[in-house]
Amino acid sequence: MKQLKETAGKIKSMEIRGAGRIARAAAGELRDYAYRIRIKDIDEFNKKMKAAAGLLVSTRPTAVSLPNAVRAVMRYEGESVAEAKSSINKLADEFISNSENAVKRIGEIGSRRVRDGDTIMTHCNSAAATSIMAAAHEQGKNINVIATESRPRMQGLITIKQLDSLGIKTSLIVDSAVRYFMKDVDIVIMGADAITANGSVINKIGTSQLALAAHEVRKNVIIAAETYKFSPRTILGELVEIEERDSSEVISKEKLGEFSNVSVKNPAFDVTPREYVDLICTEVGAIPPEMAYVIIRDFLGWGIEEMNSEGIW
Ligand code: RUB
Repeated sequence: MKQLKETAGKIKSMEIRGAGRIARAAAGELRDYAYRIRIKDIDEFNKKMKAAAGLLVSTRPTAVSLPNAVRAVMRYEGESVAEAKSSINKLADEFISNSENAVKRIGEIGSRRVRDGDTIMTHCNSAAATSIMAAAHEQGKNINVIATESRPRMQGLITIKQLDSLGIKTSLIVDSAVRYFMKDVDIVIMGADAITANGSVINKIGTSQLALAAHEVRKNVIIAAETYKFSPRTILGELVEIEERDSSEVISKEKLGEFSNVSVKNPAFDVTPREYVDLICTEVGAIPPEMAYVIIRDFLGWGIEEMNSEGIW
């Protein structure tokens, strides 16, 4: 329980962050937790697994990769605890390796859209998006990246560090300079925390601002997202919840306390309408956002009837 709570805490505090990493960490934790349960009764075991799944899913509400990963593992079968454990082990390992391969494949597919000499603008830190840049660079294309700071958590600093270590030339800009620099950009590449059935993209706050500025000057926006970032529940009309984080990420409690009429709003994500997205690059191919439903239906393997049930696992 201690380690389970620790992993949940790390996801919540963003020590483990980024939709793909969160998903892999949750799958891995469910597998390890299952092996730590010392119960012989299968019903009791299943109850404990369900509680653990619920705890992990509750840590961050927006990244759909998290419930999708948890569900992939919670599909386990077994009449006995030993069988259940081995099924969980297999499903979790499968999810993790598929996820890692997906990021690599997205790099290969997405890099075909990057031309030699391109300037790419990116936002926040997305493993799927940087995989495209890394692949293009590896192919010998000379690229320049403009990376936003991505306040308040400054994930842009992670991006510039990663790109720098690969030898990719990168400029760091403040978030409000996005429109100013858009004229110099050839292509915008970003990640996603969730993609809805109608092709809207939910990603780090400010993503829609980049997409809007790109749209204004007819620059292409590519979203790099594994198939498990697509949200099955949006088929039922559900909206993706936008996480609102603590005010202390924006201004210290002490400073805020000096004011009587000031509050802080700190949404972590925003929604980019599909009209501003040219292509979603997944591991099964680059698709127009209008095809999001097909990905949910054909690649996630969710039946509509399963989604109608109370829980998702
Ligand atoms: C991270 C973020 C990333 C997506 C995709 O937000 O918005 O663009 O999660 O990342 P946070 P990846 O830092 O709040 O988790 O491609 O790595 O899954």
